[in-house]
Amino acid sequence: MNFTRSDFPDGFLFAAATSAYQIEGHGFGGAGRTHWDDFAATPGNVLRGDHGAIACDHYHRYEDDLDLMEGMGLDAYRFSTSWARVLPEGRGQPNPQGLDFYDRLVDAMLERNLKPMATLYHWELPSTLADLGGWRNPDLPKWFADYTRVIMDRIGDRLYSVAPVNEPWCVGWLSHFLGQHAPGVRDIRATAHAMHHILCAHGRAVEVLRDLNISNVGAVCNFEYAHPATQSAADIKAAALYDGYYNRFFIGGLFKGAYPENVMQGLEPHMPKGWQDDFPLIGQKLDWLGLNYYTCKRISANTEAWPSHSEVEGPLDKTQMGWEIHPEGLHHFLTWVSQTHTGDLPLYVTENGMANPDVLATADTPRMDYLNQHLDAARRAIADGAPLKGYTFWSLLDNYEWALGYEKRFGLVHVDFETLERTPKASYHALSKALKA
Ligand code: IFM
Repeated sequence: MNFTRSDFPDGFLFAAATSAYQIEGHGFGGAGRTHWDDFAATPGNVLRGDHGAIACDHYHRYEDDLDLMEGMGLDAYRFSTSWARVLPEGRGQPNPQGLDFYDRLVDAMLERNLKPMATLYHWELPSTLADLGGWRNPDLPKWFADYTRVIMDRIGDRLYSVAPVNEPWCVGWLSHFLGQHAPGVRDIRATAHAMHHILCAHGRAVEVLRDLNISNVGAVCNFEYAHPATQSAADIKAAALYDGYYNRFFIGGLFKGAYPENVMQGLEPHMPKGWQDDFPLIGQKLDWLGLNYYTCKRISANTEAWPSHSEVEGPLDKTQMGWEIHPEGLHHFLTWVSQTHTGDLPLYVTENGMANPDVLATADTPRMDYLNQHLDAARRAIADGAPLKGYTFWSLLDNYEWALGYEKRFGLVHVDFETLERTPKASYHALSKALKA
C-alpha cells in the first residue's frame, strides 16, 4: 500500500465490515426465515437462486474470522445482528441460541482487542413481518424498537458503537422502487412509505439506545456521486434528482428535519399520513455519521414517468460489479457532508471496497489500487477539514452479494464456497503490513 498508519491522525480506526445474512449461515442456530430467503426462492430474483442458508458459515467459524482480523492488525470490526436470528418471528419470543451467539461474538472481539461496531438492521427482515407489509407497515418502527431492546439488553454494554440501519436507500428505493432487492416491489407508494418508515425505525431505535444509556450511536448512509450524462439542462436536472433521493433524502431527514424539494415533487403525494410530524423522532442527536461509498453514476433524462431518468455507462475503469472507480467522490462526500449537514460530528467511512473476479492465483492488484486511491481521497478530505475518524473496508470475506449471489468477490480474504476454506488475498497482506508498519 502507499501509506502506513502514521499517515493518518492518532486514534484513526481501521476496520473490516460484514453483515449477518451475508456471512453467518441463516440455516443455523434457530434463526427465523427472512424475506431474503423468500426472495431467493423465487426464480429470477437471485443469480442461480443462491441464498444465505450456509453463506460463509461464520456462525460456526467466527473465531477463525476474528483471528484473521486480529492478525491483520485491525482496530475494529463492523458487524450486524440479524433481527430474524434474535426474534425468529420478528416479535415475541427471542431465540436463546441467537442471543448467545452475539454474546459470544462480542466477547470474542474484545478478547482480540477489536472494537465491536454493531449495526442492527442489514436487510434480513423476518418473513413474518414481510407478511404484514414489511417496511410499508407503519408499525415496523415500533417492532424494530422492540428488537433493538432485546438485542441491546444482551450485548449493548460492550459495544464501541451502534447504528440502527445500514444504507436506508437500499431498504427504501432499491428494494421498493427498483425491485432489485427483497421484497422485490416496484411501486412508488411502497417506496415513499418504506423510505420514511426506515427513518422512523432509526429514530425509535435511537430512543431505545439512549434509554439504555448506550453511547456512540450513529447512522450509516450510502452515497453515489451523480454526474449528468451530458451538460444539457435536462441531464443536469436529472442528476440533481438522483443526488436528491440517493444522497440527500436520508441525511436531510436525519440532520435537517426536511426532505429535498426536488424529491418531494415526485414522492409527496405518496408519503404516509402525518410524515411531517416525524422529524423530531428522526432527527435526534447522533454521535457520528457513517458513509458507505463505492462509485459514481451517469444520469440521463428520459421521457418516462417520474423520476424520468436512466443510468448510462461511464468511461472510467470498472469493478466486477460494473461500477466505475471514482475515488474523488469519496473526497467530495466527506467534505460536502461535514460542510453542509454534520459540522464537526465525527465521520467514518463505514464501507468501501471492490468486487473482483478473484481466483487464488490472482495478484489482487486492482483491489490494492482501489484501496490506495480511496484511502488517499480520505486523507485529502481530512487535510481539507473533514472530521474523519476511521475507515472500514468492505469486506473481510467474499460473501453473499445479495441478488448477485456468491459470484461477486468483495473480500480481502478469499472464500472457497465448496469447502468454506479462507485464504487471505494479497490485499489482506498488504493492508496488514501498512497497519503494522
Ligand atoms: O454487499 C453490500 C453490503 O451489503 C452493503 N453495501 C454495499 C455492499 C456491496 O454491494
